[in-house]
Amino acid sequence: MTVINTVASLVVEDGIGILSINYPPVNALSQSVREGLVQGMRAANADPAVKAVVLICEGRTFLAGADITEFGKPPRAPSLFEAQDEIEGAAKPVIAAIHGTALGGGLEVALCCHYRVAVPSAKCGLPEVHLGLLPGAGGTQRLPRIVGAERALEMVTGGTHVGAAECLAMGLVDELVPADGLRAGAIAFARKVLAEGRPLRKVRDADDKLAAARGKPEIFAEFRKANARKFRGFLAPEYNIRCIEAAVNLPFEAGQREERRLFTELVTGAQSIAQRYGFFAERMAQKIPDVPADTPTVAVAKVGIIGAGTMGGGIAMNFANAGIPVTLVETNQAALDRGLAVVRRNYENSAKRGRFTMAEAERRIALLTGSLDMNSLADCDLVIEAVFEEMAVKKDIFAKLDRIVKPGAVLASNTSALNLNEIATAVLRPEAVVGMHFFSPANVMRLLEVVRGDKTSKTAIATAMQIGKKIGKVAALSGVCPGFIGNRMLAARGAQTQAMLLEGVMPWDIDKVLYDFGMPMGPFAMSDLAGLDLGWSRETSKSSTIRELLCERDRRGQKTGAGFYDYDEARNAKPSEVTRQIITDFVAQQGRQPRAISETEILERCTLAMINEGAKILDEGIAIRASDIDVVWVNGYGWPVYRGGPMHHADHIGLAEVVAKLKAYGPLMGPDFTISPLLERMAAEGKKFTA
Ligand code: 3H9
Repeated sequence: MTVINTVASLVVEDGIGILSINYPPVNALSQSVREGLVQGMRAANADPAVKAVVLICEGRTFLAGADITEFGKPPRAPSLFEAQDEIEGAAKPVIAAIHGTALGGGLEVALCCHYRVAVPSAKCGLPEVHLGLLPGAGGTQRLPRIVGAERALEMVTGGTHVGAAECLAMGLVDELVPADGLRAGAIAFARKVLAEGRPLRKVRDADDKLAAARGKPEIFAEFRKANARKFRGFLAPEYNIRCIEAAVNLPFEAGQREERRLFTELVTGAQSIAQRYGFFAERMAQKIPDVPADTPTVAVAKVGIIGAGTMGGGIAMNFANAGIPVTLVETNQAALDRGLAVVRRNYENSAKRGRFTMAEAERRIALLTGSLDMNSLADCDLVIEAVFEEMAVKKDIFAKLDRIVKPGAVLASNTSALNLNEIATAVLRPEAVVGMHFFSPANVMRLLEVVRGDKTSKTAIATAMQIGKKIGKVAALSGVCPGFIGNRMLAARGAQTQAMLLEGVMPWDIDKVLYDFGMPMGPFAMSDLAGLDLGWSRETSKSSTIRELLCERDRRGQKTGAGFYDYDEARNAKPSEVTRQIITDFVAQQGRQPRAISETEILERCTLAMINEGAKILDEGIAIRASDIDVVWVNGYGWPVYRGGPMHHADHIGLAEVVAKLKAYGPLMGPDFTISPLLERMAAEGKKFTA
């Protein structure tokens, strides 16, 4: 064996050179890996005993992409292009042996190999778009030469990981090898290439797939149109599209120059900086300083959920999707039947849309069992309570669970705002009680707020975090306070939007500003969707708020066809004259003078109030770190990922500027408003929330 450098080695076995990379955890293409590839390929090329080369990785995956931590730093030789040139220009066939994930720069390296083999579990993809980037090492030029422009457009703008079988069908992979035989399979394939005298196939020279798209600009126009909503606000999808257009219309070198130019623009731009920050923020959120990675966890083989409403049903689907059986408990048969029927319909709709087969839908549904008896939860490893937000009801349920569920199980509440410590007083094992706050729709939204009570054990926290990852959620830890991280900041924003209504701004004006900022919908459209009558009753309503006035007129949101907005049959919202009048009258009645408020003021009061509340949350230790707050807002509330999150946004503005503006707006922000001392201190010291 020849040691090439600290991460690469070359072994020659009967004419086949095996160039192996070992750079845990994911074989990212950092300087040492690039160096290993360049030197390893040179050594293999120079060795007459080597007739063909297999490029393989050790550990859990093939090269998973460029080293994201290197972006924004001065480049270190050799470049990825040098490594690619050594491979593509080799005088001997080079075969990529893929397992795990060949992503981004990793797939771009594999695309420079003359052939690719993979194990059935392997996945390939160009996920750069999720980092606000495009594949900058020839990926946008080589991929469409194999899979065609249309499929390439989907892959680069969707950033999806494509399974090996599909890669084989598309020609991205030449052969599948047995799961436990990657190395042997790749060597056998290399021998076949030699024996059959197959050519040194260079993807860059292929043209037939591109020719099919040439002179058809409508392919791109239609793709842009079909995805306009999805891509709204993002730069990277459009830049990726332009690169595929360049691949179709320009010679390879010119296309690659265009790719380089656009990549450079993105990598230095604010959006990609925010999205790369988000990537690491999500992973950082998993790490809890006093709950080390080796903390014992409860193996969750069976889950119980109390409440088969929208929330409970959605939560149950997450577990069934991950193959974990769930028992759903309700108080009466009708509610249980309704809940299970909704879940069934959701699965069937997904199957109809082609997300999985009907058989798969049935397999998932079969993992759900309904019950009217809490005793059926006795052998669950994790029970999640998802009933309505009333402390007495929750405490009663927990007291019962305490008597029923086996020792060692984790008892979770899906409460979105109630005091978890008080819930925990209902049981004799408060250490087992943890918050697992899912977001609606729970089978779709990625965020899981894990709430740590005063007595919650490290095992309960570690279990909640770990199972969260297993069911595909992004988990972030919060301490106990009203609303936890997310809803507490939402309330701070809500105070401003309500205050602005009373200053005479219309709901749709506020919604528009936040929508244009990149939120999926404004707060008033969101209220209409959720229902204005949540927590409202006709008996106690006193016409004392705009919401009460709307509810009293039966304007209770989308479900009644009217709320802040008017809705047509297709639930399209339209600003409402009735609402305008209600607000105008109410403002006059309060003896207030309506005033015109600029879009800048609307945006700043909303976002700065959130930042200020975030700083308080940080100061009180409710959030461990500022980036966790951003993880919550991006994944649970639709804060645009290309703006990083409220705390990242604060750094982007500059904390001194944030404080100055908050002081200027101060008198308008309400009698309860105070500036966070931490925010003021950090601003004075010239600090940032996020590193
Ligand atoms: C690119 O390639 C640009 C090129 O086109 C052009 C260049 C010119 N770099 O996610 P995990 C770390 S852009 C550095 O928990 P999993 C990660 O931070 C790149 N570090 O594991 C974590 O560290 P820690 C295109 C990376 O098994 C640890 O590895 N590629 C990178 O759940 C484990 O990560 C991508 O976008 C990286 N590229 O998932 C792929 N990747 O332990 C990004 C990971 O300290 N990566 N780390 O917290 C992924 O999608 C997932 O990590 C992967 C594994 C699926 C590979």
